[in-house]
Amino acid sequence: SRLPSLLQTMPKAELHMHIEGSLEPELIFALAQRNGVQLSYPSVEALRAAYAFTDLQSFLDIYYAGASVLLKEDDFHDMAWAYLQRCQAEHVLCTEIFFDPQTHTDRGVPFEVVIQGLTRACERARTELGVHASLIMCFLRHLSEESALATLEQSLPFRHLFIGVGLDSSEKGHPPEKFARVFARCKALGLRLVAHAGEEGPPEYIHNALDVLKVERIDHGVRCLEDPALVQRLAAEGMALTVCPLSNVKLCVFQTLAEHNLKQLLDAGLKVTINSDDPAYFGGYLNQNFLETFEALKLGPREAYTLARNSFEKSFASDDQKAAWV
Ligand code: ES4
Ligand code: ZN
Repeated sequence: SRLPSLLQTMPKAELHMHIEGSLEPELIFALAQRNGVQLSYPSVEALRAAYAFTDLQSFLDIYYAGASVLLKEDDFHDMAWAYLQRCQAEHVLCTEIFFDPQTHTDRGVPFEVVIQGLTRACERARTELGVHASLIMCFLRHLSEESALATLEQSLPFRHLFIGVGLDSSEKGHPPEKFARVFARCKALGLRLVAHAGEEGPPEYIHNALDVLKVERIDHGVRCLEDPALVQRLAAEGMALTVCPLSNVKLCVFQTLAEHNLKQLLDAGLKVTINSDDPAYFGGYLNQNFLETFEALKLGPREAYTLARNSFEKSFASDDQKAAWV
């Protein structure tokens, strides 16, 4: 069949990936060595064997431990550069990359080190790879509003280096409303707004991400199908859902890929995109997500075209830039 090669070679955009989730075990060990950081796993194999998650929190515990090897500007550059080379190989022309400054500043790594290292990789990607990469700063929702506001304050000297803000980490018990004032300030600063909602949390969190935070895309959003009025609303507004199929299976949101609701979301007229979320932890980069999802859900070229077109349409790139892609 020609479908796998269509999926691999078609131009596409990635709108939902966490750069710290692209750290492969081999790179974690190499950076630990380089920085003299002691890991609590004896080998690459032992670390990889720990990637058996039962829910979002069991993943986040390991994900934050892995990020502890990132100390210097070059570490952030090298991590992002490895991912961006992968984008070029997979025909990902545009990627809007999440980063979690609080994961690093809370360990004493200066904000500037994080953003300068990532920015250097993004600039190289544009010139050397032809990949258009932008940064979206995420607030960790398990931390306080005060911590998010302090992070926003720290980011202001670098405002020109990121296009928007997001909200990630432990969803349940940390509803969007907790960050209403933070997002209002970000909107006033002209930042683009997204938030994780309806991954593990209820449909109400999706409603409130829209009504209270005023987000322009919902990250995940798969639980919207529990609320028909919400589905109606998302369809009417042309709201993007950045869905991450392999992530959802690894974190037990769906038991198997065949049970994933991506086809129902598409059939409901929603602007769905496929994304890798944390590719080093969830079993593959963007094309692996396309290949496995299309196989499990019996999707075809029509859906491939729709998903790729949605990814460019819902990116935050300029209309001129989009015109060059679609
Ligand atoms: C994440 Cl899958 C997921 N959900 C929420 N926050 C995250 N941070 C990194 N991956
Ligand atoms: Zn995510």
